[in-house]
Amino acid sequence: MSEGPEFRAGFAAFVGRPNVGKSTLMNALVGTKVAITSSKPQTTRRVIRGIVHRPDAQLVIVDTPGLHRPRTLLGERLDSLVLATLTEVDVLGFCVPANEPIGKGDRFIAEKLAAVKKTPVVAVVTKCDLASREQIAKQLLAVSELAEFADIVPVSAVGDEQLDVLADLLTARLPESPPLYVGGVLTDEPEQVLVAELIREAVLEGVRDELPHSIAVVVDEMGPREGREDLLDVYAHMFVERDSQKAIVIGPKGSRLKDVGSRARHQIEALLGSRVFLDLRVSVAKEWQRDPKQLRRLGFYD
Ligand SMILES: Nc1nc2c(ncn2[C@@H]2O[C@H](COP(=O)(O)OP(=O)(O)OP(=O)(O)O)[C@@H](O)[C@H]2O)c(=O)[nH]1
Ligand SMILES: [Mg+2]
Repeated sequence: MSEGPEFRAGFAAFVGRPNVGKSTLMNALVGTKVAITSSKPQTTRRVIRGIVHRPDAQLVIVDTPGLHRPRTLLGERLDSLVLATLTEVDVLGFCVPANEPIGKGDRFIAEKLAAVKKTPVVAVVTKCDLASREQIAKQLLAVSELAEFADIVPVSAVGDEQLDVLADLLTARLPESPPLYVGGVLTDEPEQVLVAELIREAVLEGVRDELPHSIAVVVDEMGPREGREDLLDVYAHMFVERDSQKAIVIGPKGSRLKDVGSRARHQIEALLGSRVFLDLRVSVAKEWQRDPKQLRRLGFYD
């Protein structure tokens, strides 16, 4: 006698060039902001897990840093982090935006994914709200010519289009398994890391050129203030690579830093449901993206 459908649980990694919408897509599927996003390439710097709870399955989305030709030691570390993730998941989601021509970078990644023989690859055409029907149709065709995919699906995270279809396709590729995380848990990221990321997201808004890449944020300490259970103290450091960058992020009379602090504080309060006092300082860590010792200190290991 059949016992009805089994529960499925497992991991689906989103992989693609920087800025194609991987983190936004994970957040939309999970239904909350697990990973920060920005209009600047190379926003994600770690492998981040977000959990989708369904009656029939637990789908753990693994968001990865955008794969790119590295120009710094940090870039090299991030790429090898992504490549190591490829063999550790049940299904891969290869993300390509609907509104940009397919390039060398996409081809390189498609080849890398195809080489992981045992893992099915679902091609995901992202940002479909930014493309016409005709453009989407063309892109689906172009993607299908890149490699053999298990499925190809057009989606829009911002327009909430076809997200259920994508979740179904990924879930179908998971093994039968009991849940891997307890109900309701949306990520296994430590709170301190989520807070540091929200601060970095606030800093990224409004800076440009090379500056976004030069910014790192570390929470040194956080906890409820003594005798004030309703107030959380957060002590954080923002690192930049040069004195000139420090002047930019601080702004005239500290105006920019103040603005960033206030935006980050609101986000942290929304996340933790508590009032927050944020002490945010700026330090220079010279050329940290190229320095193994400083990378280790900032949490990027080899
Ligand atoms: N219009 C539209 N914009 C999107 C969509 N998905 C992502 N974006 C935007 O694209 C930009 C990049 O999104 P991210 O989710 O940070 O991209 P990513 O692939 O995670 O980038 P990296 O972490 O740098 O690799 C942001 O400005 C997003 O708001 C979408 O479905 N529609
Ligand atoms: Mg990202």
